[in-house]
Amino acid sequence: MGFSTDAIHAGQKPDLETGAVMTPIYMTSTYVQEEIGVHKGYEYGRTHNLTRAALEQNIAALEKGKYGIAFASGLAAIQALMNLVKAGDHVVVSNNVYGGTYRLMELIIKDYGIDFSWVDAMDLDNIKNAVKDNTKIVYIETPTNPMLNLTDINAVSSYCKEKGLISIVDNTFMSPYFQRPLELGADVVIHSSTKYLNGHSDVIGGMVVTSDDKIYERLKYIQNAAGAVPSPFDCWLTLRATKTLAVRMKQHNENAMEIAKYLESASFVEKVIYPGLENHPQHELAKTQMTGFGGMVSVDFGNEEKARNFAKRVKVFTLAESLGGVESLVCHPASMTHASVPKADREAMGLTDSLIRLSVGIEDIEDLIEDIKQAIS
Ligand code: P1T
Repeated sequence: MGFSTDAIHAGQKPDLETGAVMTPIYMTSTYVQEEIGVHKGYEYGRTHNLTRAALEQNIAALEKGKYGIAFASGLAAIQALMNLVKAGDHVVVSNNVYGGTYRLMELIIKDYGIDFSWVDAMDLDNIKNAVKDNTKIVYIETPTNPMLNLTDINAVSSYCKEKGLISIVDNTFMSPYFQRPLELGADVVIHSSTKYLNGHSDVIGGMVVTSDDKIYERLKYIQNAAGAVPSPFDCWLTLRATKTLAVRMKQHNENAMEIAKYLESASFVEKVIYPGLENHPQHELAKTQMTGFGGMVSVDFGNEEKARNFAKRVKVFTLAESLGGVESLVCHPASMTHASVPKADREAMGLTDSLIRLSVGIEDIEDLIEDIKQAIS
């Protein structure tokens, strides 16, 4: 089936009792047992929920994976993935990831005795050089938040297979519409479904997809045992949202491309970062592993005051954390999403105090460009 056909139908069939075409929201924490141990296969809401199961199957189909496992947030999904390793193990991570991912790994999970190496994953040799005897996972985000650096998913996955390591890709920025890491050889995909998958800025959620039976069984066990499950209502909203993922992503991509080109031509800004621009250092890789370039554009204004003024002056763009919603957002990563990353580490990767991140929405492009024009005038 094509992407949109799967997006609209996968995981969903008319309700057996009523024939309702849309998956019901099973708002229940528990299920009746006729006698002790005799039931319909559903015992407790943390363990089983049919709205959640529909969403899990839906996203698994979009990522071309066998299994989906839903979590209460993107970070809850990452926390669950870090339960695949134990004290004494080592994980290699791309040095530019969402600030909360860095905070979770470096400031919380590290205390459990798990060691992390942060590497520039644009160069596979850096990953190879960081791998040790106790390495179990290579975790990459591509494109990265907010520098939009790319990692060659196929090259990293092949290397991980050869070494018996689990390769995990955070695919939040592209969504499965533009990039499918499992098809490129990765073992696991993780999403903050808060972003493009849900796309309407009204749900916090996380999703993991894999085709590996063993990883799935372990994660399914962790999902229930650790319990960071999403509410049935949030699952339903996300399931409703993936039906329009393709049309939304096309428009995000089209608008972001126009904005990136416009900003590039504006003398006011120092640097525009967008994988769709030919001057992006990994534009060729972008064209091979992605089928579009997404809705995220980062802009370095050269000095912090200009960046702050821009964020203050825009009117259609809203100054807020998060991304991937239908509405355009502007964010100052150094003080907002990446404040927990030490300043020296931030600056080493180009995440300066003068950098602004745009999550380009699907409003009319003329209004977005006009808004940017009036803000920089
Ligand atoms: O916010 P949550 O659903 O827990 O997802 C965490 C997360 C994971 N991975 C990536 C690539 C992310 O961007 C995020 C969350 N990011 C933001 C809130 C942000 O504004 O960048």
